[in-house]
Amino acid sequence: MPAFIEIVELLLTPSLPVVIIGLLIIIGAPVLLHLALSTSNTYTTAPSVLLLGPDNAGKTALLTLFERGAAPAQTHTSQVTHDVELNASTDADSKDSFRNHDDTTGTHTKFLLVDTPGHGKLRNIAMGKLARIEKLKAIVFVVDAAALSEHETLAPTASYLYDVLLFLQKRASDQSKKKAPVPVLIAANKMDLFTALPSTMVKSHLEAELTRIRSSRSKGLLDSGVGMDDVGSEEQDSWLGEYGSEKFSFKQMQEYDVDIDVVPGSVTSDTPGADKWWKFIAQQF
Ligand SMILES: Nc1nc2c(ncn2[C@@H]2O[C@H](COP(=O)(O)OP(=O)(O)OP(=O)(O)O)[C@@H](O)[C@H]2O)c(=O)[nH]1
Ligand SMILES: [Mg+2]
Repeated sequence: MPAFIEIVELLLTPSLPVVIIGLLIIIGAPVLLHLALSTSNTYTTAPSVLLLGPDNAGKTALLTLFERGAAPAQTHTSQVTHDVELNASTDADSKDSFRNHDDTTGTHTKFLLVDTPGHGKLRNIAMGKLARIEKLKAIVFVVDAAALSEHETLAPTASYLYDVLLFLQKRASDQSKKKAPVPVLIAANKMDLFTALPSTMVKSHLEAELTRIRSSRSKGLLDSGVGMDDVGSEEQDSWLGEYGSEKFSFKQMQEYDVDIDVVPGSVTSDTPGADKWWKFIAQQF
């Protein structure tokens, strides 16, 4: 008991060491807490597949289909990212369907499927996620093939895709951080609707619009009054694909180790279904 009283007395007597220790705890604790939280939250270290694409394309519907085996009756516009853990089978025979992912016999690899908001005003959330995932295995860029013939859908879809591909191009050019190449699957969704474009047209529409965006962005730079000497390198930096080429094509991205495939499918109907997309994802593991 006297020892206890002595300690309390010591703590209550103003003295330099006690004040210093007190200050260290008061200042240090929040800093340590912040470090602990920020390192665990902002960096996703599990192997991940990222769902990107404009709003209303069907990303959340697709995530729910892969998670539960059935498409949701209703979805809402996403405002935050959302991860689910799934199993990719690495056995050749059960690779074909996402409906087998609960079956944990055989060899499986756990991975995260990450849904992102597609709305233009929330684009920074998705792009931030893209930059922060450590083990990014693949990107599934979902587009609404049934609305892509309308310019109001094609223009924002292509402009988003431009930013994503440019990010991957810059990442490949950055010698300091050697990263594994990330393949891109363009999931041409809603093929069940009669207005849906066939996947060859989805591809050609997107390539044409990306070409248009590329030339208008480089013109903008020339008009912006940057010194003539700087234009060369800056223009090259934001130019997607083969520099100076007349037309952009997805093939040009192979130069940067980015493989792009356009694959048709549908979340809400079984024909053509989403099996081909699942197969693409499973092949990454
Ligand atoms: N006909 C048809 N409708 C679909 C298909 N896939 C998704 N939808 C519908 O499209 C709408 C939008 O789907 P979401 O999954 O919410 O779209 P999202 O890409 O998550 O959109 P944001 O969260 O706003 O970025 C929903 O009403 C879905 O039911 C499909 O294959 N066919
Ligand atoms: Mg969504």
